[in-house]
Amino acid sequence: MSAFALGTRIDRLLIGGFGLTGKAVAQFCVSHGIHFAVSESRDLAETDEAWLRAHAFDHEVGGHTLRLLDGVDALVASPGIPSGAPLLRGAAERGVLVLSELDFAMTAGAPPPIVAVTGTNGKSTTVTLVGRLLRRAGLDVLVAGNIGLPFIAVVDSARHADAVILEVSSFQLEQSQLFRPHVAVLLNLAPNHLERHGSMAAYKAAKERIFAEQTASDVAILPEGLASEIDHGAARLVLYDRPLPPLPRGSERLTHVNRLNFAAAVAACVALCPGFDASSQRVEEFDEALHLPFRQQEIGSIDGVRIINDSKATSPAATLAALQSVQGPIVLLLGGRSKKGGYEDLAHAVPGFDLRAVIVFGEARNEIGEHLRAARVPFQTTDTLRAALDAGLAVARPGDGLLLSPACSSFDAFSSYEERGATFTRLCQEKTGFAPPPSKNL
Ligand code: UMA
Repeated sequence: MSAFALGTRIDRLLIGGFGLTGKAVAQFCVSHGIHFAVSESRDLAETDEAWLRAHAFDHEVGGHTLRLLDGVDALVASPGIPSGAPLLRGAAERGVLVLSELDFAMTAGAPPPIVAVTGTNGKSTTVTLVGRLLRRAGLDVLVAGNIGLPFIAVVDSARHADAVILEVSSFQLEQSQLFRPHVAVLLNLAPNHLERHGSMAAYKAAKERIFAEQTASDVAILPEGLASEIDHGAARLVLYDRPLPPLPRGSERLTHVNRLNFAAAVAACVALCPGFDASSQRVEEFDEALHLPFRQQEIGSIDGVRIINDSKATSPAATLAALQSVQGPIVLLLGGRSKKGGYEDLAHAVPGFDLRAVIVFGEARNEIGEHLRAARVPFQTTDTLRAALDAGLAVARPGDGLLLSPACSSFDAFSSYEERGATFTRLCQEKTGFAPPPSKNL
């Protein structure tokens, strides 16, 4: 089979990067019979190599050459590949169409209405709120995107949903040419990812791409302060903060930031479903969405070491996502009950991050330790979560992030990731030198 994008028939595709996005694109190609090759800058685990040998018509690892661009119709670039990268420039020079994963997902056939949310802060909270608000209104919606689940991974199942709610990042938008959400939200804009985009202007331009393909039948949602600054294209403009839409009961207890996230979420729901009314709901029902507990949650500091509780990361992929978003140096606590897969990948990915130390604990400590040893990653082994915390604090320095992102289920010692997360928070709070975060996250 083939896909079509911008008048190009895609029979042979090159996938740049083989992380969450690249793997989901490859899986999509397998299910849709599209021939693909993969170019990946790092070495891959043998399981990934074996999978690629079985499914891809070619692949290269350990660096990108331009060889695989010969004879392909398009390149789908993972968001982590910057636009100036030689692979992307090489593609453009050869007339190979460069697509983002969002674009490629758009070629998969008419999706349901898309609500896309971008911004510097609050994206995950807002998409989670939109998903919850719409589900409570009886709609069947999927939440995906930068929050950790590539759009392409859900695009087939999304076809039967009422709407798909996507968190989209500047990295994903930078390459996008086709992505057209029916409702696009830009929450806010502050300097971020400038090492990638080069300038605030380029970062802003990437964010503006969320509106670029919208038409007059679509809706662009912005805060008043950005309305004159942002090019929101042809879409109908809605300001989410002036006036605030009717919010659920109890919203006066929300922090300012959460009130804005809620306002943006409600405005998005109204744009999607005219007549939508959140005012009969109660704000407590959204507590989890507002605080996203145990999910890269900065719970405070101990003697200047930032403590991040990511107990919800029960898979190596989730841990990788946390490593990508937490500022280093990082002391990483890994362990629990094995998920029986993915640790080899994780161990090989770990040296790519600014890590002070890795501490393994729990039932899976030896299994994970073996993979770390094979990848030549130094680590310490401990027994329990409590011992891992102590070992981590012993090596952490002020300014470091101590990250519990276990890559394992909690069931060796706890009934749930929530119980593990709550225990971790309590253990930290009991330490002398513990201080709560300066301002409550979100
Ligand atoms: N790679 C290359 N060449 C490069 C760069 C990377 O081959 O030049 C390879 C890496 O070696 C790795 C793979 O590409 O094997 C990783 O791809 P990626 O960095 O694009 O990351 P994915 O695993 O595909 O995850 C991406 C998002 N990551 C980034 O944008 C960096 C995830 O957001 C997102 O959840 C996922 O797609 C699903 O949509 C993470 C993130 O940190 C959480 N996002 C940033 C943020 O939120 O600030 C933008």
